[in-house]
Amino acid sequence: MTRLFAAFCLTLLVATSHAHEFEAGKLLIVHPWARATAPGAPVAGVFVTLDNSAGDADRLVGGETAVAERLELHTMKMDNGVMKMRKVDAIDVPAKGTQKLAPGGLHIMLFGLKAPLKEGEQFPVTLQFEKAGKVPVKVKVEALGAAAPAHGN
Ligand SMILES: [Cu+2]
Repeated sequence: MTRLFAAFCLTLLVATSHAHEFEAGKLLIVHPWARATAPGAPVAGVFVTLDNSAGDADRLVGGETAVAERLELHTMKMDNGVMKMRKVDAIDVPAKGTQKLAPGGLHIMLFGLKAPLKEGEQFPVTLQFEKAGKVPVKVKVEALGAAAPAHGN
């Protein structure tokens, strides 16, 4: 009983420390963020953690945003010792599980940026899930890190 209560408190703590999250039924979209982009940069990556407490798996199948012309889902793969990005049709979110989109792995890619992404700003993206449907979120722009790897296309 005590243990259960402790677990509950811990859950609350974790929840409050992640103020930047969005809920769609049993799907939690935690801290969507992007790196700031240099002036004139045509692309940007968006990263997010997808937490699914439902008993059924879901899939991220796409999305759209006013700040770019096109949004694609990407994965990264080693190809002859070179990291390359490749478009995927969907990103699986396992039942009662978590899918993490992070630099160096799965990510959302924006093409045709209409303006540079500036640190500290937020921009709206509508994510499209197979089951949860359309979910509007706000993406936080964080500091410009190391240069993003070149695209393999
Ligand atoms: Cu990419």
